[in-house]
Amino acid sequence: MRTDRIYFDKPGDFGLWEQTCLPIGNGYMGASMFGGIRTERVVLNEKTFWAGGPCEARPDYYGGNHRDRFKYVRQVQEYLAAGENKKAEELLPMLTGDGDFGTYLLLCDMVLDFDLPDDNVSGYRRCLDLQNSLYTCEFTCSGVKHTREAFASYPARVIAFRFTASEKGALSFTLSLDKTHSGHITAENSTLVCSGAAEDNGLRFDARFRVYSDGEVISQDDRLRVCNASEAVVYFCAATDYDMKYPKYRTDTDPACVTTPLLHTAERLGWDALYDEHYNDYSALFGRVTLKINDEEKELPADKLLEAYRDGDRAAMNRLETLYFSYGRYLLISSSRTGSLPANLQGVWNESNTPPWCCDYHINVNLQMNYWGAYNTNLAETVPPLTDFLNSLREPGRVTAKEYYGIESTPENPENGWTAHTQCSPFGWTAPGWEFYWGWSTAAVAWLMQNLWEHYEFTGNRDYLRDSIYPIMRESVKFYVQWLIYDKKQDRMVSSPTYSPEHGPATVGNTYEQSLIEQLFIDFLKASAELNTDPELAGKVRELLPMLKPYHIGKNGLLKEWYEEDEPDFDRSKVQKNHRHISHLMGLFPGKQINHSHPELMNAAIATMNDRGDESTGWARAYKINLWARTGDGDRTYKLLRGLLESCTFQNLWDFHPPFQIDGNFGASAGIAEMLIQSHEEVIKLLPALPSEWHSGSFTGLCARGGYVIDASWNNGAVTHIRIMPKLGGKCVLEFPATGGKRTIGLNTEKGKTLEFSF
Ligand code: FUC
Repeated sequence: MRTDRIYFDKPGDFGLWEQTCLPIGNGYMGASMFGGIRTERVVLNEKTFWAGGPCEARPDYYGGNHRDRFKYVRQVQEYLAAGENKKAEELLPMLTGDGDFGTYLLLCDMVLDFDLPDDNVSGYRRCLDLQNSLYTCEFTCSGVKHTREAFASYPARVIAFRFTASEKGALSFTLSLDKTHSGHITAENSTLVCSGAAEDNGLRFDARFRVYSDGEVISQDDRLRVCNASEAVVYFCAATDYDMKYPKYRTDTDPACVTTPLLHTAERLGWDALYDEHYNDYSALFGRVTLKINDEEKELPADKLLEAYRDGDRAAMNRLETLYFSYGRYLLISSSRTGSLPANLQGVWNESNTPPWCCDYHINVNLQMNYWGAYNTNLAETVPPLTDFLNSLREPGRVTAKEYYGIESTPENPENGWTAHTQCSPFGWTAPGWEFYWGWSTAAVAWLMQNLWEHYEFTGNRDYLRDSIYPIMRESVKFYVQWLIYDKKQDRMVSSPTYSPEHGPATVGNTYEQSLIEQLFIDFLKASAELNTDPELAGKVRELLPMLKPYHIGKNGLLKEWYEEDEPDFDRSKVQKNHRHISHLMGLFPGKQINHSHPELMNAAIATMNDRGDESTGWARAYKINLWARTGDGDRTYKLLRGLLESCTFQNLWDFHPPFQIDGNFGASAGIAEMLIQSHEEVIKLLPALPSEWHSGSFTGLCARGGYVIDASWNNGAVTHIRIMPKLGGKCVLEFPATGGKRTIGLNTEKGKTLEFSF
């Protein structure tokens, strides 16, 4: 049986972390390895370790908000409504927040200096096995085989490393730390402890390493030395005193009280039992889904696999496409688990204290994209970090709603509306960015609500809907209901000012915002009906919905991004023809309103994508895979996937913008699933966007809305076998390509009763 693994026959380069490292993670923590022979460097991360937020040095921290900006926002609205756009533009600098945002930090590097007799190394291989989430590096040096392994356990919340030598006494090394933050490093009783506080905000951290070995372990000042061993195991655990609670964001607990017992438990279990526990936890998620494309596959080191892909070697292409798909799922499981913060711009991995875009939570596409594959690739369990994070933004988001939108929550009228903008941090930063032209994104939260609502569509988990999702959604709906105003000229209810990420002018009711609010309203009506609650709010939403009118086709036949774009005085100076964001197509994906029942909109969307072009940054290509998949054009979708793998993929298979940005990995995994199964148009479509290059293949475990888990095989583009497992039961319709043409079957399913069909 084939295993999903990314491997190399040479070490990575310490100077090229984002291109050559191999990552492991358990949601809370991440480690990335290079596979160095004499010296190994392991970049270590703890997801809550952030600069910024409230602290002694920043007593007036206010979530980035400036006070009392609503009056300017109102004025901008009035100018725009009156067609006085220049005057509106002059006021836009007032629609911004503070710049003291903070950043995700590197925890430290673990440095391992091995005593190796010479450089004469053979049989080198380092490998990330996605099937069991185990990293291995092996080589032979002077006749001794050295094996280095690592895994990150979610249940035990530790990362474990094991080093072995095939000859007794042939393993000796020193473990030290580099790039640590201010604090103390002590080595005692085979334990290295690095504790201190982030310079910026005093956030306390504790990182500890406990070594077990059959050799001698010497604790020396700030390092541990292992001598004459044949095996050594290092357990690593880190925590901070961060707490996801407004307004303090700190626990009163010393992080050492978290790490110490975790390390004790890991020690008690020992490597084998710890690994079994990890394997059972991880494989229960990862093992649900498999994908096979065509018959022939070629196994190659990842750098060579990429080269062969670029050369059009079909067997290598089959391998890389399925591997990339699996890798997206691996990365999500490794960077988003209940209790952790959600996956950030780099998941959980970060080698720098000044990472790109602060390695934050960007919500004008990136955070949403991180979770697009969570449902269709059967990983709904990775979503609670997102839900909990958004829930934590409600309180600070009410401050932003008040200061910039005049929407106030009071004790008499609590939970009256929250909002957030392009950049968010774990310290409740919900203010607009420090420049209007990227930082203003009123509908970003509406967009995130799709991520939440789809949880219910896919899983039917009513308790989760009622207790976790609905309260967030409801308060967001309350915000937009109060925010919309009537625009006489456009004769509709609009959000204003609106800004289409991240180009063009500030306008009234752009497609991005109108369409996202529309989808939220539609979803909210379903949610409130499902829970039989909030008739009054639902009534208001029902009234507003037909007045949003988001979609308009321009003179050129393209879907309009800005309502006013055909007007003679429309300011085109900020419009970029091939811009990476294609935000007016929210309704095609991830939304549902541009679909095959509206051919005029579908055609305009297709024309829009052709006009925008295929070349772009990694995440934008991943987005376009999903968009094209929704049109049903498999070959065109495939062209985008190829482009992403050929032009925006590092040798370690991380997506790049550039730089490394993990959303492209996640988005592409979701998009590949979207090529194989779609369920947003009431029917479940199998192989809705199958490329002609994928002659035969099979998948297992992909999910459709309504709680269906589906396996299917195909040959010559026609489905040959379907297995459908209803988790909820009910009626569904399957549509799929069959020999002789499209076939549709209606099914009456029973919860838990699997149905199978062969053709
Ligand atoms: C969005 C994009 C940028 C980048 C940043 C992190 O704002 O426009 O390209 O991906 O997020």
